[in-house]
Amino acid sequence: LIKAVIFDLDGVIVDTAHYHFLAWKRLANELGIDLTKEDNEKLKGVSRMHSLEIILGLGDGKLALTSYEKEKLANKKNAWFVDYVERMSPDEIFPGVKDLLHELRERGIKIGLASSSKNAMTVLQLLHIHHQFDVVVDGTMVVNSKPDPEIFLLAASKLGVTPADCVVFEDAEAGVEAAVAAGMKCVGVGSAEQLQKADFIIAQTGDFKLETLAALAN
Ligand code: B16
Ligand code: MG
Repeated sequence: LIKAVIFDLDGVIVDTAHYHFLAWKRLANELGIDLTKEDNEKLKGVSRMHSLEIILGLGDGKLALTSYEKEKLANKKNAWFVDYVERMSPDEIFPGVKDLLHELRERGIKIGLASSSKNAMTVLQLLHIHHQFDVVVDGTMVVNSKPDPEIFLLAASKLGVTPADCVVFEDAEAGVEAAVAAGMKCVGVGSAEQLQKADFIIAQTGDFKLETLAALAN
């Protein structure tokens, strides 16, 4: 029986993934590195420093940066990201998400949020939906980022449920891998081609029908 649903944030609740892309692209271009939408898929769900390493790996390898310089670059990207995000409003929540949260609550299903982002709480507050989650776990609370299962396992333990009774909603390859590694069922939000390891695929979070939860439990 499914007792909890754990949501990713960026790309599942709201399109902050686009703002991450804009900020990373700006930084990459400043470094003389091209960042395509396709490359960007690899950054989804991945921590800030790991994302920077992936971007640097796309360059010609001639940039030899110290960890202090990397830290400064990551901070710069984050300042741009926060700048975009601060202009967001609750109407940017993906269609159908609020209804889905209400329906889950009505059925007595616990609701968690597990985002690799250190800005997750800020984003939830800006969207006025932080109070809809029983538990929020973010990038400040874990050591290993997705695809490591740590974040989902921590969310389940805080929710007081076993991993097998959880369904995760994820839009990132790394996130789907993390959910599967945690022993949870995973609903992939996006394309089946990109999220092959998911148990069920929907194009948008709002497309999810509650009846599917029972099917996922089996
Ligand atoms: P920050 P999610 C992830 O959030 C994003 O998908 C990923 O692109 C980003 O690098 C990561 O958060 C870290 O974010 O720099 O704000 O700490 O998809 O797990 O909600
Ligand atoms: Mg995501």
